[in-house]
Amino acid sequence: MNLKQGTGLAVGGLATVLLTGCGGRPEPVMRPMNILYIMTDDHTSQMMSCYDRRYASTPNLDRIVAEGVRFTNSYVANSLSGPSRACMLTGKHSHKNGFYDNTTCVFDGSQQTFPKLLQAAGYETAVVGKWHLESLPTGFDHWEVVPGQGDYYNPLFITQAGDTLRNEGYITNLITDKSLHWLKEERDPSKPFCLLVHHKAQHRNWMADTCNLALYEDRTFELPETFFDAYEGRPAAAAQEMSIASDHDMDPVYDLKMLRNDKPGRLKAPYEHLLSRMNPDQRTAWDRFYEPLIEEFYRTNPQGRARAEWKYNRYMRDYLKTLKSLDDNVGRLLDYLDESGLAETTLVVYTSDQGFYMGEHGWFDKRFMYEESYRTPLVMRLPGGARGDIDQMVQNIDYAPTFLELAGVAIPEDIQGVSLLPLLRGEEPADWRRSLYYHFYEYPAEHMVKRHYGVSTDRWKLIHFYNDINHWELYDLQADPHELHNLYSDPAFAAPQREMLEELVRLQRQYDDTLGLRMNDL
Ligand code: SGN
Ligand code: CA
Repeated sequence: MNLKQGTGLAVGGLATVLLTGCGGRPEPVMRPMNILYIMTDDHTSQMMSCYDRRYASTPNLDRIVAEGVRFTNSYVANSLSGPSRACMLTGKHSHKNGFYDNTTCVFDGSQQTFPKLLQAAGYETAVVGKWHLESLPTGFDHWEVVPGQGDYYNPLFITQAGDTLRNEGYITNLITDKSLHWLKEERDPSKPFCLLVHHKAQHRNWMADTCNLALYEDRTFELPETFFDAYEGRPAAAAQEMSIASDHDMDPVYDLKMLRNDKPGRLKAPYEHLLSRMNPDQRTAWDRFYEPLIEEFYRTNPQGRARAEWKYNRYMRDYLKTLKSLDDNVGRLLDYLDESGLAETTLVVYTSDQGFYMGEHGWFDKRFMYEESYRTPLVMRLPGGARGDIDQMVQNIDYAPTFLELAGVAIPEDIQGVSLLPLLRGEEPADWRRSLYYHFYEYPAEHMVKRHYGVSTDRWKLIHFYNDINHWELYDLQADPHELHNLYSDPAFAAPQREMLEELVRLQRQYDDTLGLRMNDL
């Protein structure tokens, strides 16, 4: 850990705020910290310049780190949107909060969540943007959410009054406009607030705002070294359907916008539907930008490696253009905190619902417990708190207890995560956890990533794929950071294999994952 203790306000559940007393003299008053939680969708740390300088420039996201902390070992418990959101709200693994996958589950909104507990403790709570839990939000004084995945252009929003209304504009701007409006005009300023800003960006199919379409066209990106992974010794990795090179998995029309009436496309109709949402000005700007690219694509008709490279480059560019809006809009929120003085009493959190593949192993999408999608970016800025890197292993079930402790609320015993507040204060707890548990359930489903669970430490990772397969994998993350060499059953690694199996069972018992325990003995 490389931390500098902050010099500002006291932290420990309460912030010291200097308010002017009767005699005009400043008097210290204890006020609970506000919480601004910004969560994006499918934004991965490879595409965030404070984590990785190869591709993206994200000056506003980097601002949070410059005045706060960067978690270098931040992970999710189940790498998929709805499940991640449920883990975050409850502080519990999927088998305890009941939301296992995006396709069959409805979030039980009557259960305990951190916004409800904050509300009971006198906070005003709000959520704006992507919700994706099928039932409507509970535990919020104010909410306005998009149905399902939401649309990039002129999206629908469900209001608290029960209306579903079309809003003119680009979704990342609209979510920020609504969040700022609540902060400035609607909330009760006598109460501390907890605002969750949940963006749709960077979700598929990466449709940028028209003003950013021209960006990044002069950049060419080299394929990642694992792009042509042959998945030797990894049958579940071989069976997925999230390959950039495959036109079945990454559709040139839907994903890369190469729509032409006389050309086929598996996802042509859904893409035409997305275009039909645009107003005439948006559509004109869109077509003006994409038409020459479409012409050239069908004229040159790249094949084989050239086609894969072309697809990868279009994917990277579209992702980066979409990211520009996200970074700009995070900047708008940070500016408002600065201008209003709220920055001094507000914890700022930026994270994503999971990581994402940017061509590693040849993939887009997520789901696997392999590093790129198991990790998620996590940066925080706590006034008076620590600065620098926090290297301890943390997971999205830790956010709920962190916010509760910050608010001075007792953490219920059934919460499975651990408060990150000691780390945010710059402490080095001697007994911090050394391993994390993961369980992914959505199969059979889109992208065909098989069910699996596993345990990871700073050095080793053990994964068990089950259901229509019974396959174990063991990786030495130090020697093999790209997870290409499955060491399971290799006698040379019998000792770490045994230790990781023991650790797996220990965590399954601790978290009471009875399904996982049963599947160990397949
Ligand atoms: C959609 C996407 C998938 C994506 C899932 C889950 N397909 O179904 O590519 O994996 O969402 O993503 S799309 O054709 O609708 O774009 S999640 O982040 O919401 O879990
Ligand atoms: Ca997601």
